[in-house]
Amino acid sequence: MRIRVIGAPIDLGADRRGVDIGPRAIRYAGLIDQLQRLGHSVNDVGNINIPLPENQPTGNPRLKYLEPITKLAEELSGTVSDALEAEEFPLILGGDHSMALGSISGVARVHKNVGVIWVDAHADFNVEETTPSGNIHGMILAALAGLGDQNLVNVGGWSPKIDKNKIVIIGARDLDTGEQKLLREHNIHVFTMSDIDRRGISYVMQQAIEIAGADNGPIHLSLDLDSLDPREAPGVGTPVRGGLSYREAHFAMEMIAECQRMVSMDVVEVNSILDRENTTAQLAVELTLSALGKKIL
Ligand code: 5AB
Ligand code: MN
Ligand code: MN
Ligand code: MN
Repeated sequence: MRIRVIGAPIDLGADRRGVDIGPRAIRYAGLIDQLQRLGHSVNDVGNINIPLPENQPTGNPRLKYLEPITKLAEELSGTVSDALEAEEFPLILGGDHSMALGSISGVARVHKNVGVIWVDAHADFNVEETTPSGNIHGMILAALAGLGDQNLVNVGGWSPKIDKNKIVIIGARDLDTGEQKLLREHNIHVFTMSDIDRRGISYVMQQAIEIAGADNGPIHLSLDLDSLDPREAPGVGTPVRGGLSYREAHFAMEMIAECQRMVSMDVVEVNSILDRENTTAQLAVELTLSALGKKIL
């Protein structure tokens, strides 16, 4: 496969600095080389330009950095559509999860019926009224589903980007009260950690692939590294105990590869300042390789 690697070192959507080093840390951990060894051809186009938060007005405290985030999403969305039109698989490296507003908008412009598998400790389904932090990385999936602030919702000039029935969240274990209500109201498919305990990751992933990829449709995978247990992935901004094990995460990625329906992927929230010896970035590389076809035998 031809893969276009796009760095999106955005940290305007989160509270803690350091996630802007993510794309570099993931490259240092050997991403490009290992993808090539797997037999892919890789076109690394570098990083998109991100303004420093220090030079940006925070704006509305319930929608912090709304303006630059929206602007960057427009830009990244174009970069991602271009990759797909050139028949390259977009692999987008974050940055905080607000970058997925751009990446998924770009995918949805080309693949109108794309479904999303969102692997995350969080649901990122807040809106201005429910957010406890004002951090936009916690609102992106809702915005893609057409909910929340109109500037976020209308990136690219249309909405919703994703059919609510084709959204699947996996690994959730830390949801805000208003967010829970919204998820229920809109019947979003959420597989919590308890569901994974009960049914196993294999069953959950099989369901997820069926739901997000209904009618043999394309799937975008958005992998937030905080979905893993913090023992495996210490370098994330919002760690939550009780996450996916190393093997569960790998097996989930292997199932994605096996289904052959993934058209694009985000790898987000690697925070190098909070990491230990680049462990989390290395894990991000390993999981990406599994998702892109690396097998044990
Ligand atoms: B992440 C929280 N729900 O909205 C909020 O890391 C955390 O991209 C959001 O999943 C975490 O601020 C966003 C408390
Ligand atoms: Mn997230
Ligand atoms: Mn998260
Ligand atoms: Mn986070």
